[in-house]
Amino acid sequence: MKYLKHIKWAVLFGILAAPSVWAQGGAHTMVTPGDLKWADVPSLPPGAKVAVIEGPLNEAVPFTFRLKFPADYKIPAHWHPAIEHATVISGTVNFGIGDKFDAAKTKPLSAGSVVIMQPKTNHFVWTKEESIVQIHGVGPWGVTYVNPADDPRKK
Ligand SMILES: [Cu+2]
Repeated sequence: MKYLKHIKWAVLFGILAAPSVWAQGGAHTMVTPGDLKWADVPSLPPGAKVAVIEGPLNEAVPFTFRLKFPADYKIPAHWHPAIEHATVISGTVNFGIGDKFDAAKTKPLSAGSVVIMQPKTNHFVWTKEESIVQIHGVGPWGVTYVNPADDPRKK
């Protein structure tokens, strides 16, 4: 009986010790905004933060993450290998399609807006205020800049 009790606690602690954020595909997940763990994003210009909710992003599994952009932020033209489903959570994110950054070609997307971008579509983004966008899709995920000189990983 005592032995069983120990097993119960071991199982319970095992569950609690598992990360509440960054679920593997198939796991039941409930995440509140306070659970999110924000980190730097090496593939984006400095200032952005990422919180991975589901992943990992570099494998062929479903992923969900949020990006927090500071005010007056700009991402040069780039593409992704997978479909990008982007939902604006807060602020306003200006999205544009094309090979070269052009603020005149962007559309302001307020909280609640959705973008579905096909793989390898060149696009760019800017913000005037701090904004959060949630991206989901099926990996592997990545960022490739149209102009390799724009890639902060190469700087
Ligand atoms: Cu993008």
